Amino acid sequence: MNEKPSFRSGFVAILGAPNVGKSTIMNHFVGEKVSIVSNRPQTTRTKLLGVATREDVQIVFVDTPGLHRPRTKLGEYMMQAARDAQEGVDAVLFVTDAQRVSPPELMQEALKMNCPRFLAVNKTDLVTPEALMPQLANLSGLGFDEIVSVSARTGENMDVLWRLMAGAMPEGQKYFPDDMITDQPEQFLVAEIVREKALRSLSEEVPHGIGVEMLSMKKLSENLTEIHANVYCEKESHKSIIIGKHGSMLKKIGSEARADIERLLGTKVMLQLWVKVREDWRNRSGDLKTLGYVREE
Ligand SMILES: Nc1nc2c(ncn2[C@@H]2O[C@H](COP(=O)(O)OP(=O)(O)OP(=O)(O)O)[C@@H](O)[C@H]2O)c(=O)[nH]1
Ligand SMILES: [Mg+2]
Repeated sequence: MNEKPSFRSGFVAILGAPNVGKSTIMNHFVGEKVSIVSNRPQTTRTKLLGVATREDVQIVFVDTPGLHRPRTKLGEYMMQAARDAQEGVDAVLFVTDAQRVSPPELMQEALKMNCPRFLAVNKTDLVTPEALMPQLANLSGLGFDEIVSVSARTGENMDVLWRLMAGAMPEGQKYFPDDMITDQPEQFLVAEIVREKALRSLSEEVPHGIGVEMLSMKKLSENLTEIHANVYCEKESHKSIIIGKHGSMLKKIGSEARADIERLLGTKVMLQLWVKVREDWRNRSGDLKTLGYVREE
């Protein structure tokens, strides 16, 4: 009698400081960009799922906002999202940056969890092995079940990390069908793409105050989608920066976003962006709700 090979499935929460590469790691495993990535801290603002399905295992990653001390209502929402993500998962992956390892206190966020606990020391492409070795030795006594040094950028050792996590998943059925890679609706992904392009193009203090509100998304024909969205910022001076000289910055953000959205939707896209000043929106419950930063019950 042939036994059917067992299938494993489970949830893995990804936790860590801002900007360490949590979303990049999740996207690598999912094989698509489901979570936006930028070199600005606090890029991810909500908890979101990325589903990676292989022949013998399905891992559902829960990407989270970077752990930080909140200074706005949005920040409080973000930290709540990171806490909510810890509920009911089968394993936790704490991510740290090989160039600047997080303090042990922050790692407690993962170590206190009652499940297999993995530590990924990411961005090894930016450090020498000589610098990495002593770091790894220091981390070995902290209580993680496995420590893996990886580079989400080059892919180095990512297969090792995958195998360790896959082995820790319980036997079970798929939670999601093979072609489903995230729990987020298209509208959210589109808004996030616009925000990503804005984060990547803008410097200084502007990015933190960016929010994108989808106004409408209409399929005009089989091959054309029309999208209208508001880009929020917190000051008139920020608005001028976002629009740029003769509208050049907004045009750049719009055309970069359009290219990605066209790939996502598989149609041509007409993208209209309006820049709106909403003073202190990150502390206003109404604005947070409009932008989707509300806790699901
Ligand atoms: N060189 C290098 N850069 C990386 C690597 N992984 C991620 N990055 C870069 O690090 C920056 C932050 O990556 P994210 O994935 O947005 O980091 P995050 O931890 O999700 O950040 P938050 O959402 O802000 O908490 C981006 O510019 C990435 O391209 C890596 O392995 N090597
Ligand atoms: Mg992120």
